[in-house]
Amino acid sequence: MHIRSGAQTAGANEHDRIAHPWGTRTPYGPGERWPERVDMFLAEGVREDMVERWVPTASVLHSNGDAMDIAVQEGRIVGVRGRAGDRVNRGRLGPKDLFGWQASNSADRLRAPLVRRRGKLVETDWDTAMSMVAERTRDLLGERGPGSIGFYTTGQLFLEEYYALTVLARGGIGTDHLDGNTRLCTATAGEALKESFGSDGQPGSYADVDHADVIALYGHNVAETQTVLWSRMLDRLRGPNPPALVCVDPRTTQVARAASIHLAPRPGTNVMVMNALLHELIRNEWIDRDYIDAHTVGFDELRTQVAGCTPERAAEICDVPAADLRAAARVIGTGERVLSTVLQGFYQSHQATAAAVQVNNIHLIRGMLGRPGCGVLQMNGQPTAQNTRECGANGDLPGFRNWANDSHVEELARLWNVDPERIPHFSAPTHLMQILRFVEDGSIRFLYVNGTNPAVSLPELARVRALLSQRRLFLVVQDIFLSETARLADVVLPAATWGEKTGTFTNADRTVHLSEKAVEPPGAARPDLDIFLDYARRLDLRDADGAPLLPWRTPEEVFEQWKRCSAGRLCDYSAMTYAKLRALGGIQWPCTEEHPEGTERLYADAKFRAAPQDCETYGRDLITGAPLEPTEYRALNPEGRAIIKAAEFLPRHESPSEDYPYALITGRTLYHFHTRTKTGRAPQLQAAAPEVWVEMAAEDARREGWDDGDLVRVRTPRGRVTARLRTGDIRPGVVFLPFHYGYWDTAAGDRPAGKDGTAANELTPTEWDPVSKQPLFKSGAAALERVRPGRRSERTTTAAVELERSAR
Ligand SMILES: Nc1nc2c(c(=O)[nH]1)N[C@H]1C(S)=C(S)[C@@H](COP(=O)(O)OP(=O)(O)OC[C@H]3O[C@@H](n4cnc5c(=O)[nH]c(N)nc54)[C@H](O)[C@@H]3O)O[C@H]1N2
Ligand SMILES: Nc1nc2c(c(=O)[nH]1)N[C@H]1C(S)=C(S)[C@@H](COP(=O)(O)OP(=O)(O)OC[C@H]3O[C@@H](n4cnc5c(=O)[nH]c(N)nc54)[C@H](O)[C@@H]3O)O[C@H]1N2
Ligand SMILES: [Mo]
Repeated sequence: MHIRSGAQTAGANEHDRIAHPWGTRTPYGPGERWPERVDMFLAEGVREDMVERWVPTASVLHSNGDAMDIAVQEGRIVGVRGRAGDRVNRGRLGPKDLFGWQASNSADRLRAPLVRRRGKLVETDWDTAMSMVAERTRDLLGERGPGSIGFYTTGQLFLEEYYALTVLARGGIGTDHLDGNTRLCTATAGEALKESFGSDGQPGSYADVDHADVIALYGHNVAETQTVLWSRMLDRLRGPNPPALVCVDPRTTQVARAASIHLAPRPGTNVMVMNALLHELIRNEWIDRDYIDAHTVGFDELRTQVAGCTPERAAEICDVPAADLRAAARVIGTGERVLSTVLQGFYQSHQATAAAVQVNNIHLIRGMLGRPGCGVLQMNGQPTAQNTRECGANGDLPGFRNWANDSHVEELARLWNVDPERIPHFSAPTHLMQILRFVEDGSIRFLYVNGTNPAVSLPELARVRALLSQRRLFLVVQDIFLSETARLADVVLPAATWGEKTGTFTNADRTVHLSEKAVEPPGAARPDLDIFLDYARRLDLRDADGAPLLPWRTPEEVFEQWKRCSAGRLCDYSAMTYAKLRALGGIQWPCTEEHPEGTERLYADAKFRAAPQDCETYGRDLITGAPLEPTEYRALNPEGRAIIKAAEFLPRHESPSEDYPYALITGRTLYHFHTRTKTGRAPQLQAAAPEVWVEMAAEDARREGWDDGDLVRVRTPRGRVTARLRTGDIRPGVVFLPFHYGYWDTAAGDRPAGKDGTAANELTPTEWDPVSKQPLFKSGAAALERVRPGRRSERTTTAAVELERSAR
């Protein structure tokens, strides 16, 4: 193993990036440029001078978009190195990116299509597999129409692939049932941006970290989930005039440890925390009256809504000291450059969109947008989730167009040269949780799943397994491994992945990178784009003049078409080219003739894309999710200003009770990505967190008479999980389960029958936010019991625990 990590000028500095995930500090002060530090990892026996080619790409194991080069030797990936010149990471890489690429070389990659014959999946050739898929599609279209066909895609492919899939599904087949796993991930981010600013699109920039005097993180464990962005924040904290850090999280995460103020609310009370903060900002007049008057609507409703939300009242509901709420409000209210980030602690919790929107409200009433240090990052999670949303593969129309606005649909129809009636737009595109319902009741008979593993990542797994295993459902799964979901499929299509195909993708601060093909895929595996185009050809999808609807052969041809689709919209790519991306590295959209090298921040001019004829949505009621009528929106916001939307706090539906006394939240560890299909195959990462554990407050464990390493059963009305106990700094009364542990790597490769599960989603409820329809993975209640005491050797002394202890 060869790890190099250090300031480029200081030369090689070897150390273990499992134990030190954020690497060495490179402190800097406000307004200064974040110093470079190049991180590299090469396979055993490979030295830098032995590498034949370095191929540019960016990371795909989170949304940060860290730029890197793939090291190639004899046609194989042998390592990665961060790119010093890139605006996002200045050379740094996190542990998942340093080690995760090894999964691509894994011997158990899918190498040939599989079809189910007499109950068993057997290898076949592409023509056989694709004919079966196309034939079943055609039959169902004839018998039952487009409503019987569903697509469930991801946030991990490339822009070109989503755009092709959208044209295929919405313009070609004409089904409304296309959504991404972005529904589980950043549906709330997109929805919160639409509700406040009229359109999806991240206002801020990562460079806001360099300028901010306050950084507030709402339900965002950035230290574990975007390690390089955390390194940037740590470097500011170590430098002169560091920013104040506010953390809102029921666990004492690394972020909480570094924070000046840590609010640890009861899970599911985020709206009340926010309303109390807003109450204090307004009461103390830490607001920008001129900005509010000139650029927003809705301030009076907000003032009325939060009038009664005193810190004392919030203290009771959230169980956070009133003094801490006041202190947090003072820091946020008096800061001159406030940067906010929001993620799953808000998006997957009770009143998700309502809470996320209140963070936007802080920026609107303080007039803090579009200036250095004054960013809002309604974070993405997956590497290419932004593209799923832009391209309309997620329950929106491409280019942030409004399905309820006929002229937007007509624009698309002209672009695709199809009849507008062919593009379903009689109601909002079907969201995933509804797609599942349609599969369950049998109206959807064909489901094409690509780049996601719902048999581990969706809530209430017993139900998901049952509905995906139905005989009447034809299930196609396109993956790079035989995932838990692929095991249930009728046809499995082997995909090429990152490093084996070319395409673009966009990170959480709108930075677009080109990811180039470095090596050939294994066996007969093919890029997702090629598979979609093959499928479209076999369906013989044509435009109004009888020409092929998807005439493209290369990703670059699709990109050129996408540029036309995005032109004039907020996510405008029109002045970007592959050549420019090669020359400049990361470029932030909008990238237009006026801004040929991209745009660092949105809304510097306070011009929002919220006018009735322009906006992506007419908005929804934050409590019920009911869509507003166009006429209501026109009355509310005729001039297209930013919208301040207030929300009342409502208590949670499933709260801890006598039978289920603990609040159950789920989430991530630094070392694993989702269902572990990649990180579980990287030895360093798998060894760092080899098995599931459950985290509980030390005082709860003491009261129960339990200890670290005990085997504990976690139970909800949906299912049971057995896990080793790990005591930690978490709110008493709350337990945390990582959701990474499915069963593909069990010896038998099957779900152990009759036994407790290891996947957190055995336990989670089928419940979603009324506005964004994002499932509430962090909002259950559970009972715990000890199965047996652990021996000393069974304590889960994984790297993550060491890390936590060393930080104390
Ligand atoms: N290592 C690693 N990094 C990743 C990923 C990964 O799988 N592993 N996945 C990527 C993806 S797709 C995503 S979406 C992001 C997610 O990134 P994050 O959102 O940062 O990660 P989570 O662990 O899901 O949740 C964040 C925090 O929410 C807190 N939380 C739970 N309930 C509540 C609540 O009611 N209120 C508040 N305020 N907080 C609460 C949890 O304690 C947790 O620390 O990470 C990305 N990066
Ligand atoms: N309990 C609980 N559940 C959660 C969450 C939580 O916090 N708690 N978080 C939710 C969130 S935010 C997310 S994003 C989801 C993630 O959930 P999933 O998307 O289901 O998780 P992944 O493991 O990333 O699945 C991606 C699949 O795509 C495959 N794949 C990788 N690269 C490629 C490629 O290039 N082409 C193709 N065709 N396939 C590829 C992988 O092998 C893998 O099987 O989980 C959600 N579920
Ligand atoms: Mo996600």
